[in-house]
Amino acid sequence: MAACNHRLFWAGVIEGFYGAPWSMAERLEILDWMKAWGLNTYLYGPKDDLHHRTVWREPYAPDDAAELARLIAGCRGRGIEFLYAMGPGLDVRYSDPRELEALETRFAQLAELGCRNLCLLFDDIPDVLDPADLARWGSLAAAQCGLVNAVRDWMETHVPGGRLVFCPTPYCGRMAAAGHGGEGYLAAIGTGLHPDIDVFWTGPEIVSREITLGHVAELTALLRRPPLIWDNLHANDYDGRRFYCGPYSGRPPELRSKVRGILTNPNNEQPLNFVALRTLAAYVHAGDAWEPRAAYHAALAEWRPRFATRDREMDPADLVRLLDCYYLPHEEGPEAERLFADIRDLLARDPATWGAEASDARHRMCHLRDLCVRVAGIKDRPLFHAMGRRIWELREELDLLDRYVAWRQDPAKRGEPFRPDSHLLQVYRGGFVPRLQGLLEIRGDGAFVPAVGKGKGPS
Ligand code: GDL
Repeated sequence: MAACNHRLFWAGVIEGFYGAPWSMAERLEILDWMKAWGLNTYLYGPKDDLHHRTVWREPYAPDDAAELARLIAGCRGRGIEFLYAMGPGLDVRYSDPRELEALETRFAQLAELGCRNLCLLFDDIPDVLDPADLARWGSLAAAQCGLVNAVRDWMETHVPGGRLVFCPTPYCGRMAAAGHGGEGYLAAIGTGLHPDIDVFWTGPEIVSREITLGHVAELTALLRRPPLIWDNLHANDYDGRRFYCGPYSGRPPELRSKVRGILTNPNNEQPLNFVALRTLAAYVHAGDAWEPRAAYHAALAEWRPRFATRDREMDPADLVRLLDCYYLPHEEGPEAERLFADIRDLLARDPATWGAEASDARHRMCHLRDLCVRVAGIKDRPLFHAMGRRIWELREELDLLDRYVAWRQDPAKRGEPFRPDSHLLQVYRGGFVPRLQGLLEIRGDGAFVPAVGKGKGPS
């Protein structure tokens, strides 16, 4: 495993998304995968565990504490480092000494359960200080450094050897450039935070397509330490219609020696994280060359048995066809991209000019649609349930497009409006959120413009 210094290179998983936390059985399966593939770190920090953020001052009740102890022991038994994250930033009073005591009480309970490493996260919070805090500390960065350094001092006597990680309020390049956290925030963290404390960073964006060496070098100078990457490449909590089964990519292999570690915060749906974690592990252990597409194919070959139905195995090419539709945030897989381009080009042309390519597109759409139907029969029910609704949606759209092309292929129907019985106004693509989404259009350059008034807006 690549190492950037004497410390362990942290490579692994963050349970750090918004939404229902994983079940204990799901976590243990993730730990099994991690052990088998050589990932060494598990960070517990689901945003919607109330004790993580909302009631961060309250220790766990005995039953919940016992569950957490099981998870910590599960990590220890597999040689995986366990980190617990607390996010006090929504309402912490940095100038009130009782807040430090509350953090210590929380960590004391966690330490009793076997936890030795703590993360203090200040992501996704308002960057305005309470007047008393401002008077005491002068800036958000100074206030956070004061609190986090104090926790570190406490750890030195109570959990010697334990590691502490900090997540800044601006945790990506875009936020820092926008001045989030106040002027000079990151530089102040760099000088004010004890050098032992690691700092999370998600790259140039919250969900970064690429993390380059140049970007990390700049940040390292500012923070006076290499960052620990919190990677949201496969996170899907921000869009319930998508999930990501594409390979770990957009990070050069040289990055491994320039950062403290790489932890990925993946899909909410635990069963959908096989490729995300398998390819991250492959990346961490790869030599100097990294081929994401090859790693994807290798991961799918291992995952494929899980897609068997009662009477047949999943064909390898079919699995690629299907999962290319759920690839990465910034790109579909090449198979999906090709199909999309072919359908788009076909629809842009006069149906009178269509030839064999229209039938070919229909054939491929129907094949993919049938594949979606077949996935409903896979034996691994949790896997199907995790993707079922999104696959159903894909099936629906392919069905509609196929019917449309068939209608237009029929000379007798030419010129007649296409109104299928299966996709009815308001029921299909209906609902308040889609209507709201229709009000603002996003242009190719990323700017939003009103859709209403251009004759396109929804009623
Ligand atoms: C975030 C949140 C994370 C969330 C992710 C994707 C960080 C540090 N925090 O901003 O909890 O899952 O985006 O939506 O990334």
